[in-house]
Amino acid sequence: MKKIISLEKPEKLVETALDRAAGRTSGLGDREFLAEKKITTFSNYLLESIDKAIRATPTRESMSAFHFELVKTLESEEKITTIRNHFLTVRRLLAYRRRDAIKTTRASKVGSAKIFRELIGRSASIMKSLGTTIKEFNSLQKNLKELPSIDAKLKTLVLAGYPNVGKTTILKRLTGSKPEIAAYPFTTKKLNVGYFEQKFMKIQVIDTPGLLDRPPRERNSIERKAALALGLLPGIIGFVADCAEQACGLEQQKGLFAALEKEFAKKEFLVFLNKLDISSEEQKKRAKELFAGKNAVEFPEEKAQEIREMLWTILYREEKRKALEEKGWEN
Ligand SMILES: Nc1nc2c(ncn2[C@@H]2O[C@H](COP(=O)(O)OP(=O)(O)OP(=O)(O)O)[C@@H](O)[C@H]2O)c(=O)[nH]1
Ligand SMILES: [Mg+2]
Repeated sequence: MKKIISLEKPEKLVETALDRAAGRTSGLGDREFLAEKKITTFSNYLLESIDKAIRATPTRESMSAFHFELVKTLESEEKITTIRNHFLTVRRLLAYRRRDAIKTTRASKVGSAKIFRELIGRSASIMKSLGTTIKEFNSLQKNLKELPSIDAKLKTLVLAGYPNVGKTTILKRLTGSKPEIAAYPFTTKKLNVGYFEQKFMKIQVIDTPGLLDRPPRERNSIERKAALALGLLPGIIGFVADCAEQACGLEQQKGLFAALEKEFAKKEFLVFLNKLDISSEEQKKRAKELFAGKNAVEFPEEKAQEIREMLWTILYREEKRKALEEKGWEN
């Protein structure tokens, strides 16, 4: 993610720029040199502040598709572009004022104080136009802090399934450790994130309570965007099925699976048949029949290592194929 900063009000920025310039009034050098130094110190402080804001404003090009999609849950892309463009315009105007003031100083031997005063006046009014934009920028920055710290480059298993089916249990089974809790920007709910390593490769596992645990039509617009973002992570979706039907009936679970499969048509799915230790033979049989042809695997606790290896194979088969191809070997 980008660095998060906050920008002071325009008047304050101008004030600081003036303070810096005041420190440049004495010292060695001829008058013309000192006058120029004052101008550049003043203008550069403002320009650098604006530059920092431009760099900190999220753009589609500067971050992963996943993170940019999440940013869009906070603010519309159009609004963010408007903020950035305003900074860019102000930057251009301030740079023009700086150039003009230096040129005028060099051309006239006298009146450098007047030139500087004019520069202050013009720059201050250009800055003043930024008032609302700075407020909007700061509030976006504050919200950006709340975005979950997920590595969008890592191969990821995103867990889905009705509440209480065992998603968090499976996250712990796979990663062994206590999951890290990451904040969602839009709800009081938290994301659970864990990692495991298989054949020297790190794999990320994400459990998303309150998001992929009910039919897509029940989500609000922010949740829809967040779900869309999750779909942009590289990797697969692991649908957890409660075969003991404690959470809800298997048929209903299959219904949610079908809806998610449709929503994330481009993603590969895996079904984890869970709670087998407390399921009846009939339930196990029905679960297998319902999820036949859907990459369904039984996932009792003792199979964790086997599943980790399987996930590695699925997530890295493309890389493996390419590597073999480069060596000129048949796969
Ligand atoms: N017997 C048995 N219980 C399980 C199994 N997996 C999960 N559970 C239990 O089922 C309950 C729900 O498990 P969680 O892992 O919290 O389920 P979840 O899907 O994360 O639930 P939410 O976070 O509410 O969506 C807990 O009491 C678990 O101990 C299993 O394989 N066998
Ligand atoms: Mg949970």
